[in-house]
Amino acid sequence: MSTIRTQVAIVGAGPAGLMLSHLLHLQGIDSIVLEARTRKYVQDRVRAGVLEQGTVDLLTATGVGDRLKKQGLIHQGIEFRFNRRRHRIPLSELTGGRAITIYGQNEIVKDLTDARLSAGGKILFEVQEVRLADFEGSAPRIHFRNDGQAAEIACDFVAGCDGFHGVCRPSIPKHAVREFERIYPFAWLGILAQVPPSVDEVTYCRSERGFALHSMRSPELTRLYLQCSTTEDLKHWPDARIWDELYMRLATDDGWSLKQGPIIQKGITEMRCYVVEPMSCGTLFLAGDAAHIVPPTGAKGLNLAIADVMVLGRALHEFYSSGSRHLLDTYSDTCLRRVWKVQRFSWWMTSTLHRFDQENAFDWRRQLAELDYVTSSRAAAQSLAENYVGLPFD
Ligand code: RFL
Ligand code: PHB
Repeated sequence: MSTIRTQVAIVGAGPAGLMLSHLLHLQGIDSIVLEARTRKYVQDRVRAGVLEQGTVDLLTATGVGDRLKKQGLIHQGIEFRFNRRRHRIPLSELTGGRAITIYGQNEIVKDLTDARLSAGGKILFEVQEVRLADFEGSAPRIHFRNDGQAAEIACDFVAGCDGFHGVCRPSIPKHAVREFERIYPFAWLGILAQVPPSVDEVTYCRSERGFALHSMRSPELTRLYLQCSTTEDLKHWPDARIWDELYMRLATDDGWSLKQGPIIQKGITEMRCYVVEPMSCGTLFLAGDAAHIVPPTGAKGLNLAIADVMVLGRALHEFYSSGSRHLLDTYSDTCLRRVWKVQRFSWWMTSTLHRFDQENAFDWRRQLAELDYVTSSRAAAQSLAENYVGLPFD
């Protein structure tokens, strides 16, 4: 069996794992990334699309922002629709010039993978049977299979960046962590369509038929979502039914129309909130979806993952440059302060915009009052805008 030695072993080549490896490389710290899937699978996975200002600034400052700068769509506002009317939230005006950028998560994954590989970074794709050992002590190991052969990594630290269904979090003994969870009684049906967007800015819509979201990826590609049931079967959603339903939910009284085009991808996303505390155990540090999940309504998952690894990268740099463990010891607390504020915001967006089966007429009116307030009070809109463009990175 071959043993590879590195300083930081990173499990998962999603945005969290790749960005951490990139940040460590810039600080002269060696890492190896282990990924269960193929490079193509990871790069083609359609997911997040809204980047906070802090995420854009970090990608740019660390030299992986060239394509983002050329292809990213900067948006200075978002739209809320309810009662068949449109309301704009002028994000930049309310936040001293901050904005969001539309750029697919898969493009970030491509940019980071290219940056790591061209700098000689090691990413092992399609590894199997990843198993963590001895991470409660100071000499952790990772056992895995690569090309069918048993292999082992000996390292100083393990970064668990392997998403919600990965192996790192479940490796921590149950008694060492506390879990917090809420699963919503609905899901999202998401599509990617080859048609120019029918809106200028990301549009969130509450309607009597349920929530709908109109987003985009480029001037030619539209991303749309519909609230649906958790047991939905895509077989029952032919393209025509999806377009009809989207139109009925998004329709306004001012003659707005929805452009239709070929649907090139369809998927169902569950709506879950989850946090594990603490986000570390011994020499294992969890980051991104491995440690927390937010429902996509606030567009925060990817941004939280990037915020975590920025904190972890800084802590590891402090350790290797001075021997101090202070920032490693406070890693979990530092991240959790942001995580819980983002959970709060995502919960607010989700509970204000969706239709709940058991809701009564009171809840329905209260939701409308929330939306009326946030689109008519500058103070309320400013609070929403501050959270949407992203709280400052610590
Ligand atoms: P990822 O991206 O899931 O990456 C984890 C990686 O680990 C690999 N892996 C393993 N590797 C080795 N061994 C194992 N045993 C492994 N088990 C798993 C996986 O193959 C994978 O490559 O987690 P990461 O890096 O923490 O990134 C998190 C983000 O992907 C996620 O939070 C966002 O996509 C959430 N999200 C959104 N976030 C935003 O900030 N803005 C958005 O607009 C937004 N929209 C969304 C979203 C997520 C969505 N879905 C499908 C869940 C829209 C949707 C529809
Ligand atoms: C997306 O463009 O995929 C998107 C936009 C806003 C969200 C979630 C997803 O809240």
